[in-house]
Amino acid sequence: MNIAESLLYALKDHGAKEVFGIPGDFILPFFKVMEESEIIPFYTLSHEPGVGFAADAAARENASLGVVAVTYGAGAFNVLNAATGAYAEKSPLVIISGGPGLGESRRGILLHHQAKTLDSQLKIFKEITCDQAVLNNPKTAAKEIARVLRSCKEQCRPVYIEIPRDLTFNECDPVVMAPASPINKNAVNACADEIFKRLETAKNPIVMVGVEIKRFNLEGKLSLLCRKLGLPVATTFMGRGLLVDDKDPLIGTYMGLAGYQRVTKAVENSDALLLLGVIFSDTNFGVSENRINISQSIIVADRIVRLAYHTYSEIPLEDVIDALLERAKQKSAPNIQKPCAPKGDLIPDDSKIEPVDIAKAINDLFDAHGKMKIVSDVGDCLFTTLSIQSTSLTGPAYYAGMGFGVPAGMGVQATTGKRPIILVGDGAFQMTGWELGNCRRYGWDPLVIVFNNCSWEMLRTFQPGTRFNDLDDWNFAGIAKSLGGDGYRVRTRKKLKETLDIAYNKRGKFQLVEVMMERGAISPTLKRFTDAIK
Ligand code: TPW
Ligand code: MG
Repeated sequence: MNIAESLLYALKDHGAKEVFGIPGDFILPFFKVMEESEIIPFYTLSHEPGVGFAADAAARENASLGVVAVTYGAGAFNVLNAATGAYAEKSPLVIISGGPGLGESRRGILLHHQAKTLDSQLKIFKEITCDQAVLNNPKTAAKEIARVLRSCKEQCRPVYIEIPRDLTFNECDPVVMAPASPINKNAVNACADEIFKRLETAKNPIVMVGVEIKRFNLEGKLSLLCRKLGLPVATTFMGRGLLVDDKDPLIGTYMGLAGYQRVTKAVENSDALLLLGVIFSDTNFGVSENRINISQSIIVADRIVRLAYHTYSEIPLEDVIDALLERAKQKSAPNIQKPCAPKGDLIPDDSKIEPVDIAKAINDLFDAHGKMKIVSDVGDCLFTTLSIQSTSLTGPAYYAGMGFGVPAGMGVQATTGKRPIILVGDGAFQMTGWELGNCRRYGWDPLVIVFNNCSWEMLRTFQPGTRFNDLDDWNFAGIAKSLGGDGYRVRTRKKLKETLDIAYNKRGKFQLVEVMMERGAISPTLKRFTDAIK
């Protein structure tokens, strides 16, 4: 088998379901192998940020590898921002780039797409990936691939693989999966004993869960653990969508001053806060930075456990949960108040629409037909998800890269076969909304809701009295048809409800519901968030 085939089989064996990519001459040989071998399906979109976001979302959705394949230079640099978001938010994205052939690297003249030196690209990607390989030796390529893919899975961060284009068809061994990195069992046990004791002796212990629980597919074990320990659970903003089953002792999503008081109090008053797989970021914690008692918290993330003033390293999250499960005795369920999102209460009248009405309309839709996956962009649409019933949610709540929503939603449908709801602001839609034109080729039919306030409204709330945040009215609904979908523009609650029902029932084409809102009409959560940071 050749290098490309060896890599494709390895990706599949490591859990990748598909590749998203855009070709260019340096990666053409790899695309040819993808097409002819049919080892793994692949999808092309229009712009590299789009394939980067789609692959990132597929990784998040499957708790497994997402793969993007691009050409050297112009292609790879275009995917850099999506890769950085994946790094920041711990998504196992494999970036495959074609590279200069060994023959042409030696010629000493500049090569098209070259930045500064031929390895500038590798150096740049080193900063935002956890492992890298340039497959310039067919004899060692299989081992390099195995190491890099293991790093990707274990660390849940992007990795970079470059294939010199003239080596793509060279003979190469099949990839044998690398064994897991060794773990010190004694250290895990000592650590679990310590955590367990802290929880047992605390007055009001509570668990807060974040993104690593999703990434490492630990939701089932976590649910069991919380029920066995009788502990209430909150999620961070990034962890929203976890533990939504009725049996889970979920109290809601913590967002400090921007969130629900009840949850904020429970978390901030805890004398033993167990943080599992949480990103310690301003969006998760910033609005209440000094309200959480870090010295009384137990922090498990990035294979490190921090307790009071000491740390244990090389302790995977799953091993901690397993060890705690062994120690836990069945306790009675905690006495908690479940989160309450507004339900079935949109008044379908002629009032103007506000963001919370969209949340209510979606809650109505869920009540009538069951929950759907939600993929959100940055902007008030993301804050609005706090008013929607907890469901599977994918959104860049920490890195906050705009343009994620539409291509990520397409990635979710590609990899799960399930139709998502995509929430996106007009500003973000201007960036990547165009990618919807690729839905028809693949039969994807996401339900897209554009929050159109003709504004970069979130920025306006941070910096009021500005004109540079005004955007024009592009009439996105009008563009939908020529992109292969259906578009609807709505201005009243009544029309919103009717239109969502129509769009929900129409399958086979993407449905774009453009919700026209006044500038200044913002969600309750964004309002609390801005009030809190002021
Ligand atoms: C790639 C900075 C954060 S929020 C925002 C900007 C420009 C405005 C979003 O406008 P939109 O939503 O989509 O209409 P809304 O609800 O606020 O009206 N460039 C990138 N990412 C970010 N986060 C920014 C700029 C930003
Ligand atoms: Mg807007």
